[in-house]
Amino acid sequence: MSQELNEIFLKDYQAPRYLIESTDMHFELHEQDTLVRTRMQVTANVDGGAGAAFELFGHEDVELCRIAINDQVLSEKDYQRQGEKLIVKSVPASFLCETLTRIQPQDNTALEGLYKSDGMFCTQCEAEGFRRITFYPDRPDVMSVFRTTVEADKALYPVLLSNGNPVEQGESDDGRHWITWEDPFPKPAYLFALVAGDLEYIEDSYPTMSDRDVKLLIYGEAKDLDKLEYAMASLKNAMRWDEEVYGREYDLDIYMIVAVDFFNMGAMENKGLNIFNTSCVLAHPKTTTDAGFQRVEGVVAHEYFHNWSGNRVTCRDWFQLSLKEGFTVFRDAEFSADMNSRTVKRVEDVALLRTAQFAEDAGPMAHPIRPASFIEISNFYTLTIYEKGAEVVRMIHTLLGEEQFRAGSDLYFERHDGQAVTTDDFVAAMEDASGRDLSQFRLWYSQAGTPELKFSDEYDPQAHRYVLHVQQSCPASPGQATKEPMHIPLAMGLLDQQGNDLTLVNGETTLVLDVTEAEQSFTFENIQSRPVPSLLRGFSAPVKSHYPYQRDELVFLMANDSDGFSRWDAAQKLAVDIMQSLIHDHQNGVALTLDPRLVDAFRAILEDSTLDKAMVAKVLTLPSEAYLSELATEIDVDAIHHVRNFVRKELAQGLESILLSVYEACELAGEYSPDAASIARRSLRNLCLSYLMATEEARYLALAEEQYVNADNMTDQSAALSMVAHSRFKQAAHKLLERFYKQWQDEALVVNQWFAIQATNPEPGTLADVEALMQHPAFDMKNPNKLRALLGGFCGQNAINFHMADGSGYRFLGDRILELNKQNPQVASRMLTPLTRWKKYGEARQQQMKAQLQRILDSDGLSKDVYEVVSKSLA
Ligand code: B3K
Ligand code: ZN
Repeated sequence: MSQELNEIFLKDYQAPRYLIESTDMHFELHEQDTLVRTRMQVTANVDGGAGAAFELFGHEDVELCRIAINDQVLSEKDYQRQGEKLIVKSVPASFLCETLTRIQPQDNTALEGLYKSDGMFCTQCEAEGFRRITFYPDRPDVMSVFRTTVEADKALYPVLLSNGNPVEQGESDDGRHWITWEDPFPKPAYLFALVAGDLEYIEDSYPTMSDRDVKLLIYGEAKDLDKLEYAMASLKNAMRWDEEVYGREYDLDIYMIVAVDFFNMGAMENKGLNIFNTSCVLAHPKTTTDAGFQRVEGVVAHEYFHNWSGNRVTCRDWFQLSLKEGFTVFRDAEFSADMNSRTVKRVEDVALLRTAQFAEDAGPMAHPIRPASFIEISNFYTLTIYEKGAEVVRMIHTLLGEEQFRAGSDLYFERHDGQAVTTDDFVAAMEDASGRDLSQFRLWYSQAGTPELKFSDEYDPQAHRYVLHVQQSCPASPGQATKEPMHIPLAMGLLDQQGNDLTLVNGETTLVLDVTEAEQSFTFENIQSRPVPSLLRGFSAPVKSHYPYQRDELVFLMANDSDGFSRWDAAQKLAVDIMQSLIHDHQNGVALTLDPRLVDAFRAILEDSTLDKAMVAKVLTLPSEAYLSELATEIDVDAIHHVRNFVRKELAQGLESILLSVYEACELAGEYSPDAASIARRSLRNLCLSYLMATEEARYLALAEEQYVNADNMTDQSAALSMVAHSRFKQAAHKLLERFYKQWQDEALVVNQWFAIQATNPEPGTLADVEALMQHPAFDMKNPNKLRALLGGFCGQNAINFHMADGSGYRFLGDRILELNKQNPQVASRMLTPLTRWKKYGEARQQQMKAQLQRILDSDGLSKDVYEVVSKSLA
């Protein structure tokens, strides 16, 4: 395959030869052919641009009708086409380049560039979608001011939006109208946006720290107008938070968000005109779960924060993606922690990281947070770039402390405002502001794989001395056989026998140790008796840590650790240890018995009414099948599923009465509110109900049905539905699913939940259900949200069914990928993930998974996206 030749390397980076001072665009939107006129004022870059060829990028689907330099129309001999590149060989040092292109947005199913979502025009340009609109030096280090005129039929598209401020408008006799927008801030093409449609909006305003009034507008379809308020409130909270915590103020006079149904990702931070997947902006108690509300709050904030970390200071090239994404995820996580419960947010983020990012880091697509090469950049919007990237920024925060970190971010924003920079520039600003040497720390940017810390310790009762030994290592990853020791901030404390924190240094009970060598020892004097160490408090580094804890010590930490995150972590470790031995027993035909310490520890947590209910729910949630799979050397799908169900049932039977009383005690009166305390009660209540359902007793089916009927909010309604739908009470499941669909058939996002609940049913026969649902009138193969709900749910979150021994789950996914490959390469490649992990399964499954990958690789017309993932998975 010649596609291999298309690999792009960071080491080959060259500064742009030409810069674009201004870009003036005119869009003539039509139902068939859309015409785009682009006028670029171009000048040679100081570093030797003059005399060099002028390079633009355009996708093969874009028809180039005309290209002119300083009013001279070029003929085909004046330029060269090489793949997506268009090279004009000879240009003056400063010139006007004009192009006219013709595109068909209505046929664009890749949802990149300009496309139609439910009848409205919208764009998605990051990373390289702009080249599906016009020919342009589409690279993030080419920044230009944009002036954009959008012209369309007035009746069909009354609302016409682009980046910046509206400056002119008009209409013509033929029913068409136009608006011109001007964005004064230079930006790369990936931040360009356009929307045209029949949209309604809600409006508000925000007074900034320097007392400028910013107009806030959130647009959606008329039917969704009642679901926009929460996003608006979240936006204002985010604007205030960024002023207070980072001193960052919004810069334009207007901030717009548009909700669209067809969207490949969650949302996009286009300058002044964010475009959002409806799933990340619409929220209403009746149709949105608590998790949905929190997602809206987090994503609205994330995109807003990009205005500084991403837009004002952007990436030099796409290898630097984590510069904006890691930093912005860190910022939005801290925002959510401040708005809600800090510990709960941390637990959720760490659970995701340890389950999915660690798996990615151990798989064939493993890459450093600053990759050294890629074939298709869309494949690198990963958990590694985002979540591990955020952990790396968090570690800098831990090493520098709040004040110096803020000094570092101030310096970064001041120094690089208006520039396209690298992760090195970010680290350098942190170093310069703090005086701290982060040279070894930089390895986090270039080394892939999850480091492991192995601890041992010794206590000398005579000398009252405690020594903690730590060894660090990092497994090989593609292209990196050996790794250097990293700089790992290790937050830790020591507990005495009574469970109190020991004071370690300067009155501190938590220390951050600098683990920098392959083997290192830390000595603690004046320790009166053997302590129990609490390691990696707050998950101070994205690593795996191994300390030979006894189960009793984990129970002790669960009850006593002063760090809330570590209490949860101790519970996870205890449950993992118990489940791993049970898996072993199950594989060896030994009858299963549950260690009573787990039941007792869980009872103690349930009985303690002083604890935060959300944390109780987290502590009592068993490690997921996905996490147990990540931890396993070889994944035994059936044993993991069987054992987890066994433990759930045992716990439910052992704790039945207290589960029931906590369930009852957590009932909420009054109107729904998505505040942290109410969310906590609902999460604990639903957790209790799910345990009770695990007893398989009919009286709890009745209780779940009662909850379903009485629920005044989607959290309680969908939780009850999913418990019933995933139970062995087939008739009840069927009835409730029908009832739910009838009630919500007009709410696309709720119907997606309905698809997802069915796709994740662990009961046998789900594949046939999923195949039938693909024919359901509400399903649409072109809509990524529906694909994620049904295919993503089945292949990614239903291991016991996806990995059926006959390989039917794999064949099903292979078929779908081949269908999706042309239609929407980004989504196709993302859906492939479960197949890429074949090395972790037993021989029979390995063969079947590989056969599907091979079948995909052998097929014609593979997109770069799918090709890269499949070829690297088989390498
Ligand atoms: N920056 C966008 C990601 C767009 C990815 C397109 N393939 C969303 C975000 O991280 O905010
Ligand atoms: Zn982002």
